Amino acid sequence: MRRQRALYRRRRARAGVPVVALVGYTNAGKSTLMRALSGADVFTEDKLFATLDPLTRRIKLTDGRTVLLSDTVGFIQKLPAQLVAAFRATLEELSAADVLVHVVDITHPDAAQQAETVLETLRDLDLSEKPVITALNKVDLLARHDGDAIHGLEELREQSESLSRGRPDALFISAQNGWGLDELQQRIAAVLDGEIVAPTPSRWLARENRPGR
Ligand SMILES: Nc1nc2c(ncn2[C@@H]2O[C@H](COP(=O)(O)OP(=O)(O)O)[C@@H](O)[C@H]2O)c(=O)[nH]1
Ligand SMILES: [Mg+2]
Repeated sequence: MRRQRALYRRRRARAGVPVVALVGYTNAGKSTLMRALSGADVFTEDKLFATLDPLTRRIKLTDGRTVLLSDTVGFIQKLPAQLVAAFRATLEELSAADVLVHVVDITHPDAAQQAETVLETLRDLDLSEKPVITALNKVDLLARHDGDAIHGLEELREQSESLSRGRPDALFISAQNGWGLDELQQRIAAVLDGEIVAPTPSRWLARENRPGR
């Protein structure tokens, strides 16, 4: 698997297509986001990558540019030894990425700790200087103070500014409902173009007011 993926990476490098990789704790919603961003026609339209590497899809961002989007295995605390070899293929994929999208399940009681685990794992893998865009996912599940469901992203922004405290760069999304995905794609494009400098894991981890603190 490592050999194969190294081959795909070389091909892609030759094609000059930027690589965006999804990272996050297991169950954060990476694969759902992957499906939401890649659309239903991907399998037929993109047979080459779909067949050769099932974890990578070629997608078009809202501005029309093509990028490669890679799904990865979920990060968990204390990775079982048997999984380390398989995990390494994923990690090598990450080292080839131009930008990482860190998907966080903001509704999980341990969301902050999970986010920190992911950042620490990235650091331990020598990926401390990769630009990271944080996407706080599943906001459709958040409830208002009165217990009613949130009706859309605007309302959420007003209701829960505290959620983004310590994560000023984070975006709210619902991979399932498609909320915030245009903004996410614009952010990816801006980071790829160098218009925005996204924080790196080393910067996240150095922050005093970082997730979970
Ligand atoms: N309510 C809600 N559920 C979501 C959302 N995104 C993912 N899920 C659910 O969360 C679970 C894990 O999603 P998955 O994409 O497999 O997570 P992964 O392990 O990070 O790839 C699945 O049951 C998804 O349906 C979302 O935006 N809202
Ligand atoms: Mg998945």
